[in-house]
Amino acid sequence: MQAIQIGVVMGSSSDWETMQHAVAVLEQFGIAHEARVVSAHRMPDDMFAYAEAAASRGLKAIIAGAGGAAHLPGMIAAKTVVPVLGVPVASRHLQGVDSLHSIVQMPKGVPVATFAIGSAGAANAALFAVALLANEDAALRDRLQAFRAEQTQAARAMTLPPAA
Ligand code: RP5
Repeated sequence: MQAIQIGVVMGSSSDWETMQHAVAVLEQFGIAHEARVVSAHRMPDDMFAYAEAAASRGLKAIIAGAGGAAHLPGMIAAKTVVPVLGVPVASRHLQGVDSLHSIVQMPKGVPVATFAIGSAGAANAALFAVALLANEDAALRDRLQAFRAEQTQAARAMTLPPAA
């Protein structure tokens, strides 16, 4: 079995609706991954243990999604030098602007690469992780190029309805 390369963590099972879009991309590209709930405020010891073990387990990046006061990506980044890709999950009351600000506004010194709010951000975080892995994997780079070419073809084939 291939060693896990990308970890996908989220603050709650309620984040899965968003974060499943990251996992779908990793599966599409055949990347060995894991997905689990690691809540920053409800499981802080587990969060630290996960982050502390990430490098020795061989993880190449961690995709971390959370909503509201979204501490998870930043706190994981504080405990590992494995790159952390943060996904702001849309929150009930502030539609994810709180999540975005919590994740993107990391003070200098401990970066979290921050993506768009919601499913597009989750998918793009995974595509970014694929791009990182593709630096060392020519076959994966070819698959990423093919994916982009398919998108180009689909956009070129788009037609518009007649004006009303
Ligand atoms: C955060 O609180 C999670 O990341 C989630 O987005 C939000 C709400 O969690 P639940 O109350 O749905 O478990 O920790």
